[in-house]
Amino acid sequence: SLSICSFSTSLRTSMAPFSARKSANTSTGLVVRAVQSIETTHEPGINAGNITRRSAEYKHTIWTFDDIQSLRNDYAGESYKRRANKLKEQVRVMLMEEADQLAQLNLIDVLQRLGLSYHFEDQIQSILKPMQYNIEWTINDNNLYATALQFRLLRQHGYWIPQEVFNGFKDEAGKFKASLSEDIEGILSLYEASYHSIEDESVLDEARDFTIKNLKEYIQQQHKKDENLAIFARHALELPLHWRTERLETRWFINAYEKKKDMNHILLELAKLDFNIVQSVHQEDLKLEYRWWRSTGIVERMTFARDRLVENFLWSTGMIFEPQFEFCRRMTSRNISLLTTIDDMYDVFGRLDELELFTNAVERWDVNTMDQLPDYMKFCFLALHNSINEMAFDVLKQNGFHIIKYLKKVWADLCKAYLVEAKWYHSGYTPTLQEYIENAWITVTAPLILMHVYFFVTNSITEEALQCLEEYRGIIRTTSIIFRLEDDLGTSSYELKRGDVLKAVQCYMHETGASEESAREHIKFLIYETWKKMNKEAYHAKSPFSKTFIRCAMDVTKMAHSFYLYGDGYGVQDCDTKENISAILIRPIPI
Ligand code: 0FV
Ligand code: MN
Ligand code: MN
Ligand code: MN
Ligand code: MN
Repeated sequence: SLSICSFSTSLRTSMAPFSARKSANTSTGLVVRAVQSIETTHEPGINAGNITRRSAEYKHTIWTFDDIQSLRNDYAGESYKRRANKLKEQVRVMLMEEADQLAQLNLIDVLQRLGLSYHFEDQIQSILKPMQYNIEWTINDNNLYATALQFRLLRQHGYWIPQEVFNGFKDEAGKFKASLSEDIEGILSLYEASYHSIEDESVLDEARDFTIKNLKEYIQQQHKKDENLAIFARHALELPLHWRTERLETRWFINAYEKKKDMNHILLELAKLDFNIVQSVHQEDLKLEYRWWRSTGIVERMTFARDRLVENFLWSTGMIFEPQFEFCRRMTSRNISLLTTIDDMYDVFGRLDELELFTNAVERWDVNTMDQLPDYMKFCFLALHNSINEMAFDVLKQNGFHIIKYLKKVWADLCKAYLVEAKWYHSGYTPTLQEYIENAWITVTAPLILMHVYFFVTNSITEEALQCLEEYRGIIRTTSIIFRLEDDLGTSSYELKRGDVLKAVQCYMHETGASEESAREHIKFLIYETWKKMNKEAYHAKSPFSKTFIRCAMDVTKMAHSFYLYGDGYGVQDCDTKENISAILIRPIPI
C-alpha cells in the first residue's frame, strides 16, 4: 500500500540533524574538524536550507584494535603442526583402507563437517568417482540414510545422481512412506540431501516438505526421543548443511561430534588441532587487516559509517578459510570495509547532489575529479581509489595481470546502482519486486566481491570467465539474488525505520497488497527456488570457473544465511555474531 512509501519519506524530514557519535575516541579534534568541514562545504544554491542528514546510529565496534592486536596463540608453533601431520597420515590410511562403502561415505561426511576434508581432496574424489556408477546398493538395501548420504555427497562433488533413487521409499500412492518417520537418522539424511535439488525435481521438493514435518514432530516429542539426535535435528532445521559455510559448521560440529557415542578419537584430536592451527593463521591476518583499517582513518573521519572490521573479516573467513588464501581473505575483508562505508554514505549520510558527483568520480576513476567533491567525499574517494589501485598493483606484481579496468568497472557499477536506490528513496518511488531486484542484486555487492576474488584465487585468467564476471551471468547472478533477499529479510525493518529505499519485502507488499508475514514467506520461497538454480550453476553446468572460485561464490551467500538468521547480525552485532566471532577468530578449542 502507498502508506509504506509516504511513511518513509515523512520520517526522513523529521529525522534529527546529523550528530557525531558520542564516544571517547571520536570526540577528538580531528572528528570535530571533519564534521565542521562537511557542514561548511555546502555550496549555496544546491539544496540550500536542507542540510538535514540522517544517521543510522550504529554502535561502536565491540572489538577494539588493542584487543585484537594483543591476541596470542600457541598453535602457531611447530610442535602442533608435527602432531597434526602425523594424525593426517593416519586418517589418510583410514580413508583408503576402509572397504565398506557406507563407512567410507560416513567418514567423508564427518571429515567435511569437522573441517578436515581440504587435506584429503584427492582421496575423497577417488572414492566418490567410481561410486557414481554404483548407486543401486543402498536402494536395494532399503537404507534411506545411506541412499540420501550418497546422493548428497555425489551431488556436492559434481557427480550427477537422479532424484528417482528415492522412489523406492514411496508408497503406492506416490507419497513417502509414513513408516519412515521411525527412522529419524534417515529422515535427517534425506532432509539434507533435498537441498541439493535443481529446478523441476518434485521428488526432492516432496522430500523436503516430508522431512521438515517429521523433524519438527520429532523435536516436539516428550518421550522416545534421543536428546543427541534432537540436537542435530534442531541444528538442521535452523539451516540445512548445504546453506552453512564450512568454517562455522566446523566449530559447531566438533563440539557435537565429541558427544557422539561412536566418535573416533583420532579424528576428534586432528579436528581440534587443525582448527586451532588455522585459527592462529586467521588471527595474524586479522591483526594485519586491522592495522590497515586503522591506518585509513575512515572511522574517525566518516563517523556515520559502520565500523565492523572484525565482522568483515569473519565474513571473508567464512568465504575462504584455508591458510594459503590469506591474500584473498584479507582483501575481501578490506573490500567489505570500503563498500559498507560507501553504502552508508549513499543510504544514510550523502545528499543526492553529492552522491551524483561521487558516482561520477568513481566512474572516471580519476583524481582530477576530486576537486568538485565535498571534503568527506574527497577523503572517501581517495581511500577507495588508492586501496583498489594498490590491490591491483599487488596482483600485477604477483601474476602479471593488469586488472584495474575490471576493478574500477565493478566499483562504478556498484555506485551507479547505489545511486538508483538513492534516487528512488529521495523521490519516494516504489519499484515492483522485479524492478527492484534487477538493481539490488548489484547493490548487495556480491558481484563486486567476486570480481576481485577471481583475480585473487586464479593463476590463469580466461576470456570466458571474464565475460561471465563482466556481464554478471551464471552463478554470479544467482548467488547475488539469494544474498540480496537474505539481506532484506534481516535488515529491512531497521532500514525502513531510519529511512532507506524500500526493500524486497516492502516492494512485494506494495505490489501485491500482501501482509508482511506472507511477503516474507514469499521471499523465503524465492530464496529456495534460486538456490536450485545456483546448485545447477555450481555443480551441473559447464562453468569457466575453478572449484575454489565456485565455492567462494556460494559461500559469500552462505555467510548471509548465518549473519541474518536472527535479524541484522551485521549492523547490530547481536550476541549471535559476537559468539561466532569469538568461537571462530578469538578462542582456541581447549584440547
Ligand atoms: C550490507 O549492509 C552489508 F554491509 C553487508 C551484507 C556486509 C557484508 C558485505 C558483504 C559480504 C559484501 P546493508 O544491509 O546496509 O546493505 P544494503 O544494500 O541493504 O544497504
Ligand atoms: Mn545499507
Ligand atoms: Mn544500501
Ligand atoms: Mn586514477
Ligand atoms: Mn540491507
